[in-house]
Amino acid sequence: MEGNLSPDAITSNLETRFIGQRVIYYSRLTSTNEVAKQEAQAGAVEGTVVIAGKQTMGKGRRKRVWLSPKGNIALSVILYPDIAKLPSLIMLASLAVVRSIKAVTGLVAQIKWPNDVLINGKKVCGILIESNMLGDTVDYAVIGIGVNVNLSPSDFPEISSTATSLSNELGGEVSLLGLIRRLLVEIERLYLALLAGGTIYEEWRDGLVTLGKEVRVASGKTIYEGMAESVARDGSLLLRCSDGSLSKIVAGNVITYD
Ligand code: BT5
Repeated sequence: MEGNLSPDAITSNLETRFIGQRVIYYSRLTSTNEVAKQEAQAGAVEGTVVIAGKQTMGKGRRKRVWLSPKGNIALSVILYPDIAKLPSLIMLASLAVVRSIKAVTGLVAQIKWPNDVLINGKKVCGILIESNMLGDTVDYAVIGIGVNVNLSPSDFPEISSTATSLSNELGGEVSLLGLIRRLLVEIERLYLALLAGGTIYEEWRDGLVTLGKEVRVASGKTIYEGMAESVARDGSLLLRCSDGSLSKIVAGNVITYD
């Protein structure tokens, strides 16, 4: 299946204007985000995509490891948005993943605040957005997306109880190429909607599995506990604590109780 993963196969008749019109493919790479950042610094055209057949040093948030063996999607998209659009990129990425999983496999995925996509409560995708600022302007943003496509979670004890893959859910292999191409189309649709002043906040909020649940959130060194009441338009989680106060949490890890 990986034999089909050439830049030409990905870009051929791809129905996008700029996302994925330039693809840089490596069969093996440390991290697509790292290479995408270098490409962006060197002035890569907007929409350039870096894809790896497998990553040897895939990154999660806060230096966590992202397992990225062959058969998975590991890609990074280079964008040059204005600063007001930055908080929406996490919404854009997770919605694009949910939409493309649905379109290609029929599976219904949900979003766990802030950056996980789950199927049946298990993580099928992780998203890492990195950006560089020059004063008040965005120098570049890189959206890194890792999807477990044809992975057998039981082969990876570190994640076997918390992760799933599309093949695991479907009981059969899924076309990597088909999913990548659809993902690029969905990313562009959502990005164009954002550029046109549209909002993708409502669709993202409505897809969140976290809301309405009692949660424990680790954010930096602080632990918050309470009811995940809502999310703000900038993507922050609004948590109703037991004393009635409302905490606005910009980034964190959620543990759900129910
Ligand atoms: C993430 O971090 O979920 C962001 C992952 C982003 C990966 C993409 S792949 C393309 C691009 N290039 C990169 O180098 N990175 C991006 P976080 O929320 O910190 O979650 C990390 C945690 O997820 C780990 O500590 C594990 O517990 C778990 N994990 C690791 N690999 C996994 C996998 N393949 N499937 C499910 N869970 C995994």
